[in-house]
Amino acid sequence: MFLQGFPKMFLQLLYLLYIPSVLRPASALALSSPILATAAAAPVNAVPTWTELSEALPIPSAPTPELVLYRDNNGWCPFCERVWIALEEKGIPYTTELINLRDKPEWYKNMVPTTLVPAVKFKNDDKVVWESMEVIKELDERYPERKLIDEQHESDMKIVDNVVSSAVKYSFSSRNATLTESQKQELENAFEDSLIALDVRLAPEGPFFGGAEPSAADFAMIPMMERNRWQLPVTSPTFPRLDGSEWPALAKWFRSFDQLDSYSRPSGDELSWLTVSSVFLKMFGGNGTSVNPSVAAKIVMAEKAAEEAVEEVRAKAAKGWKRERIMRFFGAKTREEGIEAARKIIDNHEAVVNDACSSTSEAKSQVALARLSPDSKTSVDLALRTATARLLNVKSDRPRYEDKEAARQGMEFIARRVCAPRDMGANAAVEFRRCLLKEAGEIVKN
Ligand SMILES: N[C@@H](CCC(=O)N[C@@H](CS)C(=O)NCC(=O)O)C(=O)O
Repeated sequence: MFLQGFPKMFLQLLYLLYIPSVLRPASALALSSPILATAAAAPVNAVPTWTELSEALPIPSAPTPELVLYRDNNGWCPFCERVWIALEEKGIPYTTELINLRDKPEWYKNMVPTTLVPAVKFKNDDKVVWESMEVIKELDERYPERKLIDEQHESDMKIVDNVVSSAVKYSFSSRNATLTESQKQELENAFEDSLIALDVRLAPEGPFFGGAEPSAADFAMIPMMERNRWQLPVTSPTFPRLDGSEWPALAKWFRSFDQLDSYSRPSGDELSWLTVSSVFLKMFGGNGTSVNPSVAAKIVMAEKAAEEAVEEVRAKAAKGWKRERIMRFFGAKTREEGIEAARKIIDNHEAVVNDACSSTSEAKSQVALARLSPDSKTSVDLALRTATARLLNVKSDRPRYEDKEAARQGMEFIARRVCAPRDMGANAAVEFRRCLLKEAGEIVKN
């Protein structure tokens, strides 16, 4: 008997070690036990309502904001991302105001002389600071407990500026029809040289410029490198991957950022940057009415790569049942990324469903994605609640759909629409897509 029981206990212990969040205190989520979760959030034979899902969310801590961060509404600005990560790293409470760069409000243009984002405004003295690195400097002066600018900052920034500027020149060269092949090769060599110098600098201390903890130089470089990490394989497919074996210290740097709490919300993920890549190529890759043929080929590649990324998530979703069951078995706390995604969807569910079911109005972006008819709203809403319950580890019955195919298509559509960091952080977006595609798969099976 004992011998039979022992391997199971051993496996349970292994699972515990495998899921670090199990070991964290479960207090953040009221519905931490599976029994409670079933009783409080999901009436028998029902999918939780939005109100019930919202009650399953932990109450967010709301410290008094000390400044306002002004950043672009699309989440595309790399300079904004620098400041955003710095604020998260220093743990400074802030609110965000989004600025539409295509139609900047007059008050913003009057407040910031350059009219560029990012900028911050401190609440205690109304001081406004702009220019990303100036903002980080000011943050260090006002909040010196976790300094981001260290003694090596100046020399590290030379390496960063070199990498960032040669990356920009190289990635633009692939769609600049006026450059000769040898000019393009020179730009490629310059970028490669900058990466070699970077790898040498990161290797001895690492994983960051700042050693074990990231510094301002790391935050200055990650936004551009994050975009290049996901977009270069499509726009310059022959170039070695930035997170691959060619630059081992850089690969480790990326992996360390992937684990960094302060980076979780401001970062974008592979699928989002691939989608943005084709949007950008369409916007800037031609004369306004048509794109040139080499750019058109890259758009096809970006879209194909994005679909491949969707399929990867689908494969993970198919396997994900194990972890969910194990988490429920142990009454484990819902992971942070699930909570982040669920909070966003619960707050915006109507807009998300309306966007998916908007075939009767003209699409403003991602026009190639087919929208459903407004008649499908009930089914899409039900599927979205089911996916959100899964995000929160709240038990739900199998839904009874009016229109199964509409529900499935709705989940597929939303998985392609969610964009990090515009809507949520990279980890949250990955987890949200996994739950959406999981539900799409369940609809086909049941
Ligand atoms: N050197 C500035 C650059 C900021 C910048 O170029 N921001 C862009 C967005 S990525 C912007 O505000 N563009 C609006 C415009 O050009 O009007 C910094 O580091 O903050």
